[in-house]
Amino acid sequence: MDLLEPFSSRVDLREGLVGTVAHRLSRRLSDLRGLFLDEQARAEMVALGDPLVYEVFVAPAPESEGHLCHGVTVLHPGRVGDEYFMTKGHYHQKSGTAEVYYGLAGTGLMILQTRWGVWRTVDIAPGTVVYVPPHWGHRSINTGEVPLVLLYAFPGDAGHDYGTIESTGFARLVVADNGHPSVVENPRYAVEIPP
Ligand code: S6P
Ligand code: ZN
Repeated sequence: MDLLEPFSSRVDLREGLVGTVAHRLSRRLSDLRGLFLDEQARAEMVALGDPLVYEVFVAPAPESEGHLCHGVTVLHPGRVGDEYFMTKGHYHQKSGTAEVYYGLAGTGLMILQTRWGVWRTVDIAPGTVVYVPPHWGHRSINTGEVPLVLLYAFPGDAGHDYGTIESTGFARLVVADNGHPSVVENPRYAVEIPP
């Protein structure tokens, strides 16, 4: 039996996760080609300075069965055209695995979607716990003016499927309408055909 030493990390609302952190993943707008509806606006923003959209601070829990991967996502405020900054979004590779998010700072939405086009949105703010049940793809969206900081935890053997969302998108986009978030149809959404 492999006995892992207990460890702890500390959440810092500016710095993300500090202390025991395995790695830090940064996504700039140049890493998010094709994600936003207004590709021209995205390309212009990349040319004008390529803003940091989000960072993920990962605690050193093994990515294997029995463990709980966890960490902190810091999603910065901003928009590409009318569309708020958001994460790429994914399904778990092992589809029957869930995830829990806990809102630490900022305000936003999570959009969740099944492979056959059922979608839901859930508001997230400090103190909100979001349960992402098995089989739901998920994406976080910052609709506020400050970083949206989220703690997450999911089974170590879940893995990530980014390809499905890259090809289908989510059924809905979250855009600013007179300064307020509005959930609108995604004209590029392509529903998967059930097997
Ligand atoms: C992993 C978990 C989060 C996301 C992070 C960035 O299962 O859902 O750590 O990785 O919020 O989102 P994405 O879609 O780029 O991985
Ligand atoms: Zn996930």
